[in-house]
Amino acid sequence: MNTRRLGRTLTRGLTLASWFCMGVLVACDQSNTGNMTVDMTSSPQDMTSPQDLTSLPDMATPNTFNGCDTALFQDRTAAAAIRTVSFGGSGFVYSPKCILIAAGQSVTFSGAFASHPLRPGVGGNATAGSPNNPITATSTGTTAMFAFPTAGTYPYNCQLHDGSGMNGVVRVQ
Ligand SMILES: [Cu+2]
Repeated sequence: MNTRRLGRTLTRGLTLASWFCMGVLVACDQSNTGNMTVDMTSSPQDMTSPQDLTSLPDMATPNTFNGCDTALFQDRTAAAAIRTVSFGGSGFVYSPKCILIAAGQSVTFSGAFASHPLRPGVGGNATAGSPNNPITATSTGTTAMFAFPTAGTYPYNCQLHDGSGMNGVVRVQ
């Protein structure tokens, strides 16, 4: 009697325990999966958003206009360097497209402005980049020289072929 009772109690206990364990397993799995998913998405987001925040000043220091990434700039800051941007040869390109100069230096654009009207900024936004872009719209003649007294990033583009990538930046340090 006592043994049967004990056995029944044990059986009931084991059954309850197994149900409980299954419940715990499912609950654990679900909560793990849930936690994993939340952690995976939230922590990379947390990681990327501070990175985005730190890269924002770089974006605000506009050095990526017209495809001119920092690495693309040709350093023409040396006193003896040639600071001429040529265009109208073969292809819709300025050469060099991205030029780095020092404050106080000048850049000469050389080519047929009637065929490639020069304008400041990026396509559709003449004031993009640093304020007071010294490059002024030019649609006649074959040379135009602009002095850059202030450090900044000054984009420019061809009014007719900007869509073909005929654009660039004068960066002044
Ligand atoms: Cu052009």
